[in-house]
Amino acid sequence: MDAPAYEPLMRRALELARQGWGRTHPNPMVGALIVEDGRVVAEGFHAKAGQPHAEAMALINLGRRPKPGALMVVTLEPCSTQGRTGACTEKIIKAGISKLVVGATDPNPAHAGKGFSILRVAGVDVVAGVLERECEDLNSVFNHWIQRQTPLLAGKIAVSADGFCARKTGARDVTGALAHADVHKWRACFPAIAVGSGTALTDNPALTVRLNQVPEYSPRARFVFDRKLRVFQNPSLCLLSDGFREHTVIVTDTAAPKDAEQRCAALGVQCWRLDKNHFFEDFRAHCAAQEITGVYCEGGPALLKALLEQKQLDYFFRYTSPEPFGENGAAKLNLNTLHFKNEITEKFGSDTLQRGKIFY
Ligand code: AOF
Ligand code: ZN
Repeated sequence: MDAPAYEPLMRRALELARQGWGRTHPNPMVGALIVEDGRVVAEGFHAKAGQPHAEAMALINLGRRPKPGALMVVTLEPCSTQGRTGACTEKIIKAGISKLVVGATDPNPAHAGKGFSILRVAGVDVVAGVLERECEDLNSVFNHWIQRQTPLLAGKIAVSADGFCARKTGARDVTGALAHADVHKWRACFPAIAVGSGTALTDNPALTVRLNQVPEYSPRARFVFDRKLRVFQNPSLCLLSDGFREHTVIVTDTAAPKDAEQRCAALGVQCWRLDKNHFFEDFRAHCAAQEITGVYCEGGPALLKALLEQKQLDYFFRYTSPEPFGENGAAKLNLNTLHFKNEITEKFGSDTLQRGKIFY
């Protein structure tokens, strides 16, 4: 069979991988399945860092030795180092898998194609690159982190057809319900979410993940960029008072008042005091030290503008509604200089999402 013939199986492996959506950091989401005589006989996915990899899960779920001639389909190149859970290449060889179909190459410099050579030398027939773009796209956070050891900073904005991101009336919604649900999907994907102090004060966002059939939860960190400690004007903000407030981090700098830490502690929130001259660099370093591999920056326009101007955003999500705000339009963010690498376009009702890595 040639590569396109494996696409339906790879689509299923992608679905399996997505069962770990947002829960595998700092590891990637990976799905795998085993096929015997043209039939899928076992499936697996990576659920959490430290737990078995997808390939190992598929073998465990099979519960016996695969039949001679068995095929394994996996969304990511099998790892080839001991790591926390032992090399998958070894497990595949030991299990006697004859053919392996892979989606993406693992950008982890420890692997990066080595798995393919090890398996081929051991006599496994390897077909790589099946639905490669989809498989790579699944792990934009991991892919960035593992190559650079710095978080993927992603910006998100929703704009009207004429480029406004707010209405003069203060009404919050720019896009419709389907686009909103997609935002919650991405909130769930990232280990942390960030907003500027203006957005925290005017929108009073909860920055929690609210998905169907999943109880509301907070990402690991809810960052508020607030160099002047403006949020303390309103201690009843969700971020400062809800049941998830220990996840809130007020990100301020060395010029902030001396009692910033105490004021945060009094409200039960965290405080990061960053170097005022290397603010975003220091932010990245703090995230990296805590293995926060990606941050979904939801705005407002002032924060996104600063991040873009300093070339600190790595990825961008732009939702556009077909409705112009005209006279009612308020804030705008200049996105004329925004260029995507490998742009992906998706429709949510009448709204359009364009997303991709930023090309500066
Ligand atoms: C796979 N399948 O399901 C995952 C892989 O610390 P460890 O042992 O969990 O290894 C983590 C690394 O293994 C991670 O950085 C990535 O390169 C790879 N993750 N590989 O073949 C999986 N989760
Ligand atoms: Zn592995």
